[in-house]
Amino acid sequence: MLFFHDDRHRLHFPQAELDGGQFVTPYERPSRVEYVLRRLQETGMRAAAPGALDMGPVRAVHAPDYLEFLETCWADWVASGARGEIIATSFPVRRMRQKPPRNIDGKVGYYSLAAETAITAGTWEAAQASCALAQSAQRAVAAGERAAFALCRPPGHHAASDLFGGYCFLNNAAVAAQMFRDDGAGRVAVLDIDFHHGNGTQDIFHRRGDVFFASIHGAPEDAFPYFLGYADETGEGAGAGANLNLPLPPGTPFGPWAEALDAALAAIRDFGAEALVVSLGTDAFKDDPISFFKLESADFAEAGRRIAGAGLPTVFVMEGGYAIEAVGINAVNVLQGFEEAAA
Ligand code: Q9C
Ligand code: ZN
Repeated sequence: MLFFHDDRHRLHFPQAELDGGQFVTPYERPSRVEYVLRRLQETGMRAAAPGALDMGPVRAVHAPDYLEFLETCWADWVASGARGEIIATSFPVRRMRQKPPRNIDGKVGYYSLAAETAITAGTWEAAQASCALAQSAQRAVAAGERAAFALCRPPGHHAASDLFGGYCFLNNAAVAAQMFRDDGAGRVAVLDIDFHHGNGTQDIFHRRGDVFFASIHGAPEDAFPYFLGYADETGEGAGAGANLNLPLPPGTPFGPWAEALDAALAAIRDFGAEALVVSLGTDAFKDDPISFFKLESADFAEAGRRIAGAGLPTVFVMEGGYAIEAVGINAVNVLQGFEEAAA
């Protein structure tokens, strides 16, 4: 399978993540990419050179003021006299006005959904390079490849039209799905198998009937992002019926997880999708340090085989996965399983 990567992911490496009341080295760290890259090379996957970022489809899924914030926040933060990394501390929660303030510390809270995700000097460049990989993979598939893999870092599925957080800034999967639409696919599906609910992708397409979103994830009662991802969120307006959430409880092993996967794939078939974007997180793995499903490494290959069974042109976009030494094997197992079954 063709894959795309970019060393500029290293420009995003905050020192700190607020976790359990302490600052720890972020779970979402550059070495994740090195493990996936090594495994891609070991298994003979084909590296291709990524193209430049096209802001058109990015603007189609993100708000202009949010993009301007991402571009300018570091300079504003430094100019304000702040000495550390950007970390959000004040949020426009219940009973507050949803109005962006002038002050940069206030703006950071306004545009974020959680406080674990720090921004540094190189974050915006890394996020753009990451998104360009999803675009490159989509272009390869639009040009006739059966499938392609974008080794995106930072990930994207928690990023909403105007919110960063959950380690995400630009919604790479949503951008790829939008590009399939722009290329003429009438209906597109996003299948999100990251352990966490893809709240950003869901929200971006929630009122649209042209992009189906299906997600298998830790139930919001028990798992980040906590405030979205329930089964009764099925889409609104033109998007009614085009959203499928399959939340699962702590300790879920491959059996029930795979049943959910089959249900998601059946719904995608019934929807009539002509192209598929897979938000490929590997944090459903049993040893993931921040997740609670129990998938084994071999299960990821079986997931890839079942995804190939949908018979659709497919873009795989890297999302989470924090059991660092296993992240390469698990992610590439999905791709290998897909290739076996697609052959
Ligand atoms: N105590 C992705 O997998 N919460 N994002 C971490 C650690 C945030 C996960 C809590 C998890 C975000 C792309
Ligand atoms: Zn995740």
